[in-house]
Amino acid sequence: GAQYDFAAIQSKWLPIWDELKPFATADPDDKRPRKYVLDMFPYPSGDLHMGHAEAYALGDVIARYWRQQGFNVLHPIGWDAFGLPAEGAAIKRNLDPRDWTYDNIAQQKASMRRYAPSFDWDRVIRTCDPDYYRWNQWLFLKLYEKGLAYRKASQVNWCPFDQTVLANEQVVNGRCERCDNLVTKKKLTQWYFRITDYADRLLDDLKQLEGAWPSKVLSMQRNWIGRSTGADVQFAIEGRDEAVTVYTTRPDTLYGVTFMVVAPDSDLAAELVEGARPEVRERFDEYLAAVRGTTEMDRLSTEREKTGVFLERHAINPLTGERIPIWAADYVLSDYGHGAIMAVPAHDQRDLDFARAFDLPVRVVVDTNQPVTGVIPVIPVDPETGEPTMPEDAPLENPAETGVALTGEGRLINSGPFDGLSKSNAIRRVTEALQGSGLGETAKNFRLRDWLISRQRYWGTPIPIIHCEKCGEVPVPESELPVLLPPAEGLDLKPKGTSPLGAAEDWVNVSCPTCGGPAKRDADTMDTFVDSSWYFLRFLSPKDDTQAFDPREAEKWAPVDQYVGGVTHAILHLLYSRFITKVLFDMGSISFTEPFTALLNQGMVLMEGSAMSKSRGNIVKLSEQLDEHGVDAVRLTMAFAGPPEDDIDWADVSPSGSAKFLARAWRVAHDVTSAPDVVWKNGDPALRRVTHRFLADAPGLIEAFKFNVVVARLMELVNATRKAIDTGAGPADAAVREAAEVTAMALNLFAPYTAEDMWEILGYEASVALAQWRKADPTLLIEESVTAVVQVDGKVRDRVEVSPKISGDELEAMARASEAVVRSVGDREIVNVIVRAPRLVNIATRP
Ligand code: ANZ
Ligand code: ZN
Repeated sequence: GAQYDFAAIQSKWLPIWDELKPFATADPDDKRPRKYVLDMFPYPSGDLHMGHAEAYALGDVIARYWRQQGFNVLHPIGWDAFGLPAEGAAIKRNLDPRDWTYDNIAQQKASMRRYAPSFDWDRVIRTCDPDYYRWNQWLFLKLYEKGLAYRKASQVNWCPFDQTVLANEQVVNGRCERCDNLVTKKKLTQWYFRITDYADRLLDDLKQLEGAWPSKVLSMQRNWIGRSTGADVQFAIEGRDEAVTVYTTRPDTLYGVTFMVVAPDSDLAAELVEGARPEVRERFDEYLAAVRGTTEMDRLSTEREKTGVFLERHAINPLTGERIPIWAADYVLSDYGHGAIMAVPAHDQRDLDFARAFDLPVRVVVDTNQPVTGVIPVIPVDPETGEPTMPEDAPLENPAETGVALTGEGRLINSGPFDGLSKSNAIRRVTEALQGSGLGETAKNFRLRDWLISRQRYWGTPIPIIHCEKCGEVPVPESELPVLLPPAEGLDLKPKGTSPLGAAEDWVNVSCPTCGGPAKRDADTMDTFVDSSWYFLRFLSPKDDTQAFDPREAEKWAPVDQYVGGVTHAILHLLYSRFITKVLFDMGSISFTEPFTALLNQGMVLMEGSAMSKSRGNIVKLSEQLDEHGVDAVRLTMAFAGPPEDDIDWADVSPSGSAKFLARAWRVAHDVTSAPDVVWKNGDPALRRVTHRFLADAPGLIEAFKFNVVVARLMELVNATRKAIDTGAGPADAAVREAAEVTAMALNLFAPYTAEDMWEILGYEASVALAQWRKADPTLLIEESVTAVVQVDGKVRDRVEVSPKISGDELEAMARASEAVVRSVGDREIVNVIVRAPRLVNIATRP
């Protein structure tokens, strides 16, 4: 018989799809409801890999599913094409990053086309194209106008290897996300986006995503934003006019403050040490130099030995009037709160470690042995006597001796008028007291920092600002966008801490748009996360050269209904996109505040338990898998491997098993068409039940992302069909044909080539991808049936086949709906119905 030949099927259908464009979404008269299904766009480093193959296989199940449910589905693709890897590769190979990038895009695109996700190929975007990045520049100018883009000199994360600035998000465990070298700090003037203005909304709006985003991602976002509430408290400083403000989450512990600590790398520390003795200044300078080389992670570590320098200055406790020493120590960060803290060693572990290291006093002000809450106090019982022991009997351990800070709940002691209050009441009352005397107020802080967007690198979007000696920062007029990236030729792209663009004389030297005088372009480029923060909108009108996106198209398609991508983007990319979406909402450009309504994070593809990497030598090449097993078998394997969120170990799956299954399915279609015409009534009822059970169950399973279960059910269906052909009704049976058609229709989700070929064999002309999902016949969903008798006034009027498990209500409803019953009741009134499920219904009437 005929042989299933995946290579022949692939080369047959690919050009046909290219011509038919079954997934184009350009028709303005399309009246179907819409869905926007988006896969995270790839970075063009090398060819597609197994990770891409998994993501695009899974995303495509969803896109194809919604099409079959009658939706007009937008499923676009593009390339996130600027950034460091291209630049690194270009430097290493002495290439223009452009050539490297566009070559890789071409290669990935060819692989992707063969892989055949149902992308609309007329909407491709590449972020390194001037007609894309000009809109990054536009966005920058809009943020600049609103005061949301600004420049400041600050300590930035610096990767000494890549010689570039990193956003906090790009520092992982104190190391550069890209090269894994330790990150240090450096003072630079940089561009920032004021994402902290949106911190509250970014946090509060996560509620909208509850249930639709993985809870792990929601909590990562929450922690990253890190909202903290407490109070700002003013401490007067001896010999200084202005007070110092500290941020504390524990104003209730103010009576326990025994010293103050300032961040050594803060302006405040520099100022306080200025008037000090030369020895102190010297010690401080030495210390500061050491601190500069310390990572933030180390500074925050509770394990590390505490270090610091006494500045020989003093502050005054605003409540007690007590004089306390001021120290500089690196466990206080310059860029959180106010870069200065009130230290309460009895109740804060890091303060306690510090106090013990430098012999500073420890004063307990919260008795953590005193019960605070609960209607029934929990009274500990002496295990020997069985007698209750009153809480006050338990001695309060002294943190100065135990080395363990008392951080729990309790009641205030040694705190004057606040004694006896619970911690939470005291927080409120102390804050009120401070507020009353103008020495403090409630305050909020976020872990989130402003988004540092400038990079001293070549391969990115030029920042559309001109620096003029007379006029200062001058935005490039919108009409002059894009500011084109000059050719790389002649520029030294090697990282050195200043942008290579600064050396592009012709490019960098311009006349000021305001005064016409000599001026220079800003030579930095934008973080590539700017590119990806709004790309989902560009897909809606990718060729529009008058605006970044068309608000009417956004109204039609956005927000994204289903976003699919790796959990590696759980913080950075998602947070930035959410921020830019809110900014665009505030500008009135869009009407929604969250970009991605639902999110699916697929797992990783591993090999023998570990991530694939060159150093491990365990890389499975996608192209080889595709050559060996065929596109459909690889795609099916991705869907069948398990729940999409789980990792797939390629050593544990069987693409050749998938290929065998596909061949089996394909042969069914082949056998069916060798049979002559059939009559539906003769359909094998058992097979029809399997088919319709599948039709009924698969949609719910797909919507719950249980793709593997659907594939398993499809395998059962094919087996049942094969059995019917070989040992049952034979191929000349309506039920067999129906099963073959349903198999092709459902395989379209996982194995589009095989499905399309089967569909054609079965005699259809239009693409199977556009075939609508068939509705299950409810009468066929009954597994076994019994015959229920329906009587009207004691006479049998109808018999219906029902499930033995049918409920009384269901059976009564079926009986009342029976045509024979309706006819025989006529316009008499039903006065009583007796139901004995599943066998009998008796309807009594009155004329
Ligand atoms: C006194 C105190 C007593 C504190 C106590 C805590 C416990 P979160 O929750 O992260 O916001 N802090 C404030 N600014 C700091 C900085 N720049 N660097 C390092 N630590 C800083 O933490 C807020 C708490 O961290 C603040 O409350 C302050 O210590 C410290 F029993 O003030 B607390
Ligand atoms: Zn000027």
